[in-house]
Amino acid sequence: MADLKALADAVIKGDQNSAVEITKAALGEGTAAKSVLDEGLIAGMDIVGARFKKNEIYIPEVLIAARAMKMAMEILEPELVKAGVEPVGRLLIGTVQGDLHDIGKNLVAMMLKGAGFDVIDMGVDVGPEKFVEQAKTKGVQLIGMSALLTTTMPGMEKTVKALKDAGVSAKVMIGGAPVTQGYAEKIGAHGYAADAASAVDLAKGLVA
Ligand code: B1M
Repeated sequence: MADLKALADAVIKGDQNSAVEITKAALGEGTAAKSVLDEGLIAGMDIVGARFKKNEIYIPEVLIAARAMKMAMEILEPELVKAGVEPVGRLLIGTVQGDLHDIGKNLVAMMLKGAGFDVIDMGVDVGPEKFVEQAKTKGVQLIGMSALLTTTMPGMEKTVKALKDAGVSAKVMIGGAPVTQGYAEKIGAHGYAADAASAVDLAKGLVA
């Protein structure tokens, strides 16, 4: 039986090789990709976040843990996608200007792919002009923005305004640890999701 606690520990220690090996072994044994994600990778990263907050570990350790998680997610992604259904919509996603956090955004992108969305991932540090340009050229129905810093959240408001000014009709959904439903309403976004699973439900609702 796959040891998902050992996978969480590998993420916490930033042990890339073990994270990848345990992920492969768990999938090989038939463990559901969603369990590997929730009980292994996310469980480990949650502990990293808590320790970082208490100053028990510092940025280099967090970065190493994030790399281990990313490497394991590369193995997991095709399996999450495989569990998906027919394409249900086309979505552009990115982390807003000035913000380099991408683990949550990647998870959301992955889950949306798994739910059958055609996802165009613009990466991190994406400014309003870039969102507008890509939305116009790619003809998307949905635009997803992620922010992990209170200082970069205003980039969401600027982007919503820029999209409106440019006449882009795609709906906008936002998320990230400091973001709230109230903030989404305040800036005129069409929806907010607290986690990757809710983001899938929200996206499906917005394209329905
Ligand atoms: Co940063 N960091 N970080 N960091 N970092 C936080 C966010 C912080 C809360 C840590 C803390 O102080 N406790 C704090 C922000 C404080 C604030 O503004 N409120 C912080 C800080 C301060 C910083 C720096 C400024 C530190 C410094 O340099 N002094 C710096 C900023 C760099 C920058 O962006 N310009 C920085 C740097 C980094 C690293 C590079 C070291 C690394 C990022 C690596 C990477 O992403 N490639 C990092 C990390 C890893 C974290 C923590 C520990 C973990 C974030 C994470 O990946 N969580 C984080 C502390 C924490 O959150 N506990 C912290 C796991 C991830 C699965 O969750 O991203 O919330 P999350 O995504 C969730 C939901 O939010 C939601 O679904 C996801 C999955 O369930 N969601 C969406 C996210 N996007 C969505 C979009 C949607 C819908 C839902 O629709 C489109």
